[in-house]
Parts: sequence; structure tokens; C-alpha cells
Amino acid sequence: MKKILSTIMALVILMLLLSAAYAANGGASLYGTASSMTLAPGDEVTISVALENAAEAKSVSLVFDYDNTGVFENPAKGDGRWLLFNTTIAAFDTSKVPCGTAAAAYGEATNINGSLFNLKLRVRENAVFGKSTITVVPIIRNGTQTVACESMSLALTIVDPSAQSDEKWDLSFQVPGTGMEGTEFALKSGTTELKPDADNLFRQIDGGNYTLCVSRDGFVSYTKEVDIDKNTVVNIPRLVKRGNVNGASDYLGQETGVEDMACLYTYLSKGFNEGQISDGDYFRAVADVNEDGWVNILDYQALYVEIQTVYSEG
Ligand SMILES: [Ca+2]
Ligand SMILES: [Ca+2]
Repeated sequence: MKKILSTIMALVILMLLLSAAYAANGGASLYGTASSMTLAPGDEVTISVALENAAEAKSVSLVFDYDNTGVFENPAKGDGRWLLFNTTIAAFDTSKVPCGTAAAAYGEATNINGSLFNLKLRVRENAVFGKSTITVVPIIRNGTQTVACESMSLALTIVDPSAQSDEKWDLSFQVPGTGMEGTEFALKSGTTELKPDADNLFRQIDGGNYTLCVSRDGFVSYTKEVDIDKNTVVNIPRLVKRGNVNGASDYLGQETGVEDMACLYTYLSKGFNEGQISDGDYFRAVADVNEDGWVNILDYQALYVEIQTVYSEG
């Protein structure tokens, strides 16, 4: 079995090398987070943008689109910051508001995956209350070729601090029928941590943004940001062990096996997940086998080593 796995590994690495250009065209993904999803007039927020699976990229531009008349102040030049080194970087151009543009060019063989850019925005004192969406459009190129990558949006909520509602809401969650023994649930907001009652219900909580944390010893934790302004039900996926990329056990009852390597290979080379884990964030957490925060060929390698150890012991 060890020899077969070694052969498969060698073949797959060869195929990944051969298909690198295709992977760059099909698998690049942009991710964004905000330092806070709920803001009040005068607040500052930092939008952080990161990139995955764009190994062949040689230059990147990010176009930030936001409401610069009703919600956010026009950012100054220093409010946009690239997080990359050894690059030729054009200034963050705010003259095209509401589309602030940031552009960087790269030398040969520069890896631009990971944290890319931070943009700091300030909420106007007379901002319109309600949802406001910030969209980031990436323009990624490999020489003359464009690398396909979807844009990314964050919907922030501007609240009126003088009109805080006294209304309280329930958050309940639905769990799979089996395989959840010993699972713990917590709802966190700042330093507050709430526990559910026996009916899987967080009762009478203040509205706002929370992080729902689902954890179980030996399994990859699931976290989900929930914006509570009404009674809310959240579907929880069955927790799996790290490396169980396809979300299923094999015929020996092992959570991780060659099927998971195949599933991870498809994701890395073609950019889609053919397994049973439908939540994209949870899939990436499970597939991050070496736990460095990114899903790439190193996780494939780490999974291979782990599976080889299991089989050679068995
Ligand atoms: Ca599996
Ligand atoms: Ca990783």
C-alpha cells in the first residue's frame, strides 16, 4: 500500500505541475474580512483582503467600491496599505471615488497568495443607517493573461447608537442526527460568552453580531458569524477530523484516506469541492491539514504523509 501511495503522490504532483496554468485560471479566490460588521457614525473599520490559489499571478489590482456620499468618508492615500514586500506598488488612488483603486506589480516567481491589502474607512457623522455593501473587484494578470477570480463583498450594518433596541431574540441551531456526542456550543460577542439551554436554544439575547462556536475534542471546530436582529435558526454541519476533506468515512471506517486526497486534488487543480462538506469556510478549515491558514499543495503533502503513516501502521 505504501508503494502504491508513493506512486500516486508522484503522479499527482506531476499533474499539479502540468496543470498549474489551469489551476491559476480556475481556482483563484478572494477573501475579505472587516474588523467589525456593525458600525456607528464616526467609527473606523479596516477591510482586510486575502488571496488563495493564484500562484501564477504577476500583477494585481483591487478596486474598492463603497458608498462615499451617504456612508463612508473618502479615504486618504495612507488609508490603503499593501501587505506585500519586494513589489512595485502604485499609490492607492482615491480620485476615482467611490472606486478607490490599488495596484501592485510583481517580479518573476513572486507568490502573492495570503494577506494582500488593508483599507481603513471612516463612517460619516451623518451616515445613513442600515446595510452598506463594500465590494472588492480583483484584476489579476499573469503577463498578458487574465487570471479568473470572483469579486468579494461585505455587507456592513450602520446603527444609530441613540436608538438601541431593547428587543431580545432567540437563536437555535439544528444538528445532524448522529456523530455530535461531546460537542460544545457557545455564542461569543466581545468578552461575553453564552451557552445554550437543554433545547439547543440561546434564549432572549440582545441583537447584534455574534460568533457561534461549535467544538468537539479531536475534531475541526466550526465557527459562524451570525447577525441577530430576529429569531434565528442555524444549521450546523457534522464535525469531522482534520484532513477528512470529502466529509465521509471510507470502507474501513477511517475518516481520512485516499478519497480525501482525490477530493483535495480536485479542489486544488479545478477549484471546486466534490465532497460532502457544503459550508465553504468549514471545508477550507478541514482541508488546511498543516494548519497554516491556507489550503494548498502543502496540505496535500501533509495529508499524504498522514495517510501513509496510518496505512503502514495498519
Ligand atoms: Ca474521508
Ligand atoms: Ca495549509
